Amino acid sequence: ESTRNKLIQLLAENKESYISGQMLSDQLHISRSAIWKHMKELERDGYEIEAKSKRGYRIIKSPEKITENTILWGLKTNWLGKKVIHREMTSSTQILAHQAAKQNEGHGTIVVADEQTTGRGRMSRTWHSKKGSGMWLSMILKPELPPYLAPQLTLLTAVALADTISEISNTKPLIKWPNDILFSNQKKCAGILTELQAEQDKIQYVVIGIGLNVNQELSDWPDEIQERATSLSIETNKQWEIQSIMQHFLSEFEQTYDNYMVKGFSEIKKRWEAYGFKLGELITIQNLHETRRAIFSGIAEDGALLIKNEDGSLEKLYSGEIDWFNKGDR
Ligand code: BTX
Repeated sequence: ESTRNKLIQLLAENKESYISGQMLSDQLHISRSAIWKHMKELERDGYEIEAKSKRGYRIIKSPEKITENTILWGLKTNWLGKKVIHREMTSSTQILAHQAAKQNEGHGTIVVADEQTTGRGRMSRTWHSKKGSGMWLSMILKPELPPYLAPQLTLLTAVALADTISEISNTKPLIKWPNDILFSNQKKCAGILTELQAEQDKIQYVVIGIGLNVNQELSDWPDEIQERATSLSIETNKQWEIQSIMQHFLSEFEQTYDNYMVKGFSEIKKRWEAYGFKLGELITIQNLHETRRAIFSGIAEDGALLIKNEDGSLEKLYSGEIDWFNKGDR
């Protein structure tokens, strides 16, 4: 397997030119006939490979179908996604990722599925994950952070995802605190689910799940979801290649994460606030006893939502008692 991965990487780095059988054989420490056998297998996986005598090999086309190899091919990260667990169908990539992490799968391993039968959101809600229509991805991370800082990872992920969406599709995504990406039409195109395994003062691992709607049409969802959901395809009127979006996201996430580990949260906070849905506006806060309005004025160092009350006092909110769409007014 790992020879295959290295081979694909060598070919990917040399996309524009040929790489000789001798060179591959030297780098991978296998015979030239073994190289040839690997090439035949890649072709069975859907790669188109050109072999020219005296010049060598070159990948012309990668398969459209997602496989562990096609994700690795062209991936420009240093540590994230270097190990890929891919399934055509699974219950939830979160469940698989937790199992893998418990079996000691390392920092940076990712789990990807074409289809999830019981994709999950927060508080055991359902995440619709139709086959081949979106990026259903879970990342195993082992950050050296105290558990109370884990919410920052959700905000960091949202920033990397919003950057990815705006860079590739030229749209203007917004982040709805704490974990959704939507557009100005208030329709949701992505959700993030951070699940933590921790001891008192130490994170053992986190699994960050990302569901990004890519190529769905509205009719792919049940009625109640249609009112609230959208996909990149619906927003831009074109089909998108899920693999390349994933590769872009993984690079963006890795850079953002590495930078955060060195420099801390303040840069993330700035980037987040540039995307913040309803930032600076009045929002409605509900709890058991009352409904009131306050200005959403930013996010705090610990990932909490900062509001400014009518009397000018600042307050932190931690959970979802916010009525973002002012349903109470309608
Ligand atoms: P959430 O709890 O904030 O959002 C879930 C809610 O969003 C649902 O109750 C439903 O109303 C709505 N919804 C369900 N499916 C979709 C969809 N495809 N598009 C838009 N809205 C929808 C958000 O949770 C976190 C979701 C994480 C999903 C990823 S996918 C990879 C990984 N594996 C897994 O099982 N979950 C994560």
